[in-house]
Amino acid sequence: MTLLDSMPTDCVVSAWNEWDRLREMVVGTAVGANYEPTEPGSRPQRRGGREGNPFPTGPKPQHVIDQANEELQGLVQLLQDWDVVVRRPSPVDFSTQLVSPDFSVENQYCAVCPRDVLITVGSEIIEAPMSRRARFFEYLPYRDIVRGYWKQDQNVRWTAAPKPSMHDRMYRQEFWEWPLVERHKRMHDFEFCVTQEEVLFDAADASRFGNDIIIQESMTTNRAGIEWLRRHLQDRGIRVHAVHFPLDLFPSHIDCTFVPLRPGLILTNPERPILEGEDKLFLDSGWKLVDAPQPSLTNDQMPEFCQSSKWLSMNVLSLSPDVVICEENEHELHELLSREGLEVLTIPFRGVYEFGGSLHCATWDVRREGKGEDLLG
Ligand code: DAV
Repeated sequence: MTLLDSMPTDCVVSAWNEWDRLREMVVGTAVGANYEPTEPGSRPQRRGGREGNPFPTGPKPQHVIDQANEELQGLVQLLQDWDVVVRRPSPVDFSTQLVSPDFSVENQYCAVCPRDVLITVGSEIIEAPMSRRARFFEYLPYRDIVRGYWKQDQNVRWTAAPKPSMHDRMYRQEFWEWPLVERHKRMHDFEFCVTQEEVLFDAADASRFGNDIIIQESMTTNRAGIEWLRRHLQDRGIRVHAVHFPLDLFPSHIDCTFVPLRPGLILTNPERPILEGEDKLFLDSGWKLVDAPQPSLTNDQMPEFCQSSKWLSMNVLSLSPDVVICEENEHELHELLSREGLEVLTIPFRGVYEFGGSLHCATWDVRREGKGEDLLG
């Protein structure tokens, strides 16, 4: 018997990939949300021709919060209709300033996107170190839930990855000043606004494929972070592979770029092809890469304060290998996924875009049926 065979599959926490039949999930909340502050790891910009105007600070307007919460509640209802147990984060006041020995930041962000903070790998919950100051304490809204699982089942493992200092030295400020030509020239260096010294990653840069996890180098994940995850998981036979998308000059989170939908099928971003040679890992194991169609909105049409791209269109959530939830306006994507044999469920979610995420970002899967399998390489 291998180590993997001995891992429990009936554990209250158990999820090995992005697509097996979903049983339990946390859905984010916009309660208490603030605008993301300007800090060394993030320079938020308005959209739609208002780029030069100052970015607001402090709490988001109530009607914006209410709209997102209504859509998040719609997702909760849909999941419950499909017999998925849903839990919600505890309310937190994100308007509090943070002061640490190494940094300070005027306010925090929100609990709309648990995907960025937490990842389930088999029966283990890993809290990501995070990469931005305003998100340093973003694990707190989920702690009651995580502690509950940990108490409920002795097979649950719970790990908090090392917290980085977030000192000025951790960041590369000149990144923000590089002109586009310079970025193109440097695109194969994979150096962004964070340096390589400290361990840091956001959980949403990783994507689970059974006993293999892929994770992209980005503005929110550095090579030390990937190495930490690799060493942490290797004893259990879980392989961690770094992946790269050189044409994405501001990469952050893999779930608008490379999205597995079921064994053998990955939705890819036509404007962000995977680094030459890295496709081999998937193609050699018989996976098909299918480009997503152009999104229904242009980048300029995205909500004025949204810091994510139009590719939130492909941030879909799988209920099972046969059923996927998409934003209701993404008609071309619905057609593509239907042609691939998936049942497509749709809900309104553009109000959540304001907070930088769509259906995958705004959720964290705690339990899916199935167990670890070798699906790559
Ligand atoms: O393509 O803009 C968005 C990721 C959101 N968590 C993108 C990445």
